[in-house]
Amino acid sequence: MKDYAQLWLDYKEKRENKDCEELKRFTFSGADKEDVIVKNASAELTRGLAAMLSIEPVIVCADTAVPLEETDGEAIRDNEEYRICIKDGGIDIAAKSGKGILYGVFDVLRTVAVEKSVKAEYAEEKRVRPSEPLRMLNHWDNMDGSIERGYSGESFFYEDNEIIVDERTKDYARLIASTGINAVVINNVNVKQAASYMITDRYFAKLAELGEIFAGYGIGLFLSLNYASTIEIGGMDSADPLDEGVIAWWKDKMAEVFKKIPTLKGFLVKADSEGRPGPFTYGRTQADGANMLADIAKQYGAIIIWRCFVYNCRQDWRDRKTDRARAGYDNFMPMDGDYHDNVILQIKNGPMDFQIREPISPLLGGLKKTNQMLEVQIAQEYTGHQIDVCYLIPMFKEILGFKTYCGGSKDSVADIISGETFGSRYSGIAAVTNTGNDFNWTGNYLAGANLYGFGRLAFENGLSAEQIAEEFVRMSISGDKEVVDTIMEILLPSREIYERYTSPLGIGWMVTPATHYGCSVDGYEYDRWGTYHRADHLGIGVDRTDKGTGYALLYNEPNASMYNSPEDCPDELVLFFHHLPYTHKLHSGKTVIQHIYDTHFEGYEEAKALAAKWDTLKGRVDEEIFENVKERFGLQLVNAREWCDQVNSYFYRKSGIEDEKGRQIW
Ligand code: GCV
Repeated sequence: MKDYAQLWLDYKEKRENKDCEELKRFTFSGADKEDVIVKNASAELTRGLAAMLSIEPVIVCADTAVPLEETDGEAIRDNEEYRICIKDGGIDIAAKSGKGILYGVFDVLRTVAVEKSVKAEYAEEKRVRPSEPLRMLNHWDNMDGSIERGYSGESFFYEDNEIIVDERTKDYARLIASTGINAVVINNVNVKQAASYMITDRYFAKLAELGEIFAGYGIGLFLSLNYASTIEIGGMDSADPLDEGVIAWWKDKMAEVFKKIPTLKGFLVKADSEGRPGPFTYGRTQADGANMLADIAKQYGAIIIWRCFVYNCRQDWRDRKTDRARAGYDNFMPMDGDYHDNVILQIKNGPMDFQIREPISPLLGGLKKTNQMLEVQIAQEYTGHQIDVCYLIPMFKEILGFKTYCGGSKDSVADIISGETFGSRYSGIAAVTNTGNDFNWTGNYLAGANLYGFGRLAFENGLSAEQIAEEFVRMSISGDKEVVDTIMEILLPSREIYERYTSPLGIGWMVTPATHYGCSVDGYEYDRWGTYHRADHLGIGVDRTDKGTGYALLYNEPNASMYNSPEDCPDELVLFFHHLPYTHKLHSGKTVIQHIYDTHFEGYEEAKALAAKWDTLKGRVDEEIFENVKERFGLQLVNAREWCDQVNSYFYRKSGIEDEKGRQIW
């Protein structure tokens, strides 16, 4: 018995498909049986079918093909596409590479695990092509074993500045590959201390080992890079991207790194952000920095992923001209077209920082000549620390579906990051991950739905939040219909409930500074991070219209006009874009202040109802899972009560306006 959960690869015994003859014979068409990914796929199929149905399949590899060289996103997607059909009394999985075969195998195992009929599922050929070429997890793990914004124990990659490679590493690769993840960055974007030395002899051997394990599951290894490595580990006095000496140092360094870690696919860089070094120090642009590294990495077929989270984090609260929301756009838009073709800009979904509700970053739909990658966060930094239940897939569906009006019919965020809108060379989606070495990987067992769901959604954008939740529950908790329904009733509304008892109408923040858990309405108001609500006795919200910071106008029309007008702006974002009196009437017919009171009281009651639903599952789900989630619900209710009381009291005392319903406000 392992001391950690197998989550959706639990492979419990199943009844459906017991007599399915087709599951006894598989053909992998296009597979090279010597390919390690194909070997892993065979082993997984054998293991899963034995455990779930006591079937020992015969697996034959046929029509060996040579995978395409993955020189762009289209080639990656061609290699990863798979087709499954029933043929000659067996199951045929066809693909252009071992990766496609592996994804096909996981498709079959999922069908069995959720107890759908295999015969019906594959009666007609099923063809699946990944929506995004790069589907990546970003770990914010530090080499001392801590995890920045980690809520599920310590890192399973590092301990005391050493890299751990063990059985759990392999199980992790299996788990994430099964959802469709094909890339992983294993260290924090804030690259400090020992992590700066990842690109030195000290860590090459372990990294090579780790890279091999991931490669065996079709997962590309990436490292976060310290932009100032020339100074920190090179002993130089500059990191100027145009300096000949700096360029020469990187040439030697990359030659060494790619030789020692042959599976390495590239680097992620956080530069000029929150105290991290970058090209601005030398009067250079972000493009100068990214291109310098990319030009050198190119000969190794590698990619530079460059984050757009660049803003002035030392803003004076009296300064009403500077707007953190504008910063990404202002810093990166002017150089659209200048970034070289193995650079990808990684853009957070919103212009601020992973709040429970934000508009979409205007860079998505703004940039037209640049490779782009969307960054979301499944680590619940601002969304409940994996204590509060907050199923994020409905939010990600909204993000992907957002119509940017960047021209043409394929103008949603999903279209852009699939590479189709602008024919980008590379594109994709990354999530700051929520894993750690807790027994269940994600702290709250139900937060596993976000890990599972992110991968599934990245692979198949068309899946609904409901489908994904149902798969997660059936595979990882129970197939019992009532249990499945109950847990889905908990997961699906959980994001909106969390939003209701925390910060209202898109204003965000109001969290405890530094930790980002729990309420502190004014915690960030007079601080330097550019995250204001601007509440006074008359009103609340940030004026980001043409009369304010002008941020609303960064969108393409008609989004710009919609956001610029308090009448047309959707309620859920109205305080993000407008400073409004408490008496302003929303589309819902309520005033802003009444909305604040109502949603907070309701949100708390709804959280209580979720906890009560979970209680009905005692004895019907695994005891360890039951107790884990129950304990978290206990804490969630304390949190929700505090948010409700603090927000309502604060705005009651600021505005002096009574609650229409006369409820208890302190
Ligand atoms: C890794 C926020 C978080 C930081 C994080 C940063 C980022 O500011 O609070 O912990 O740093 O975002 O995305 O780089």
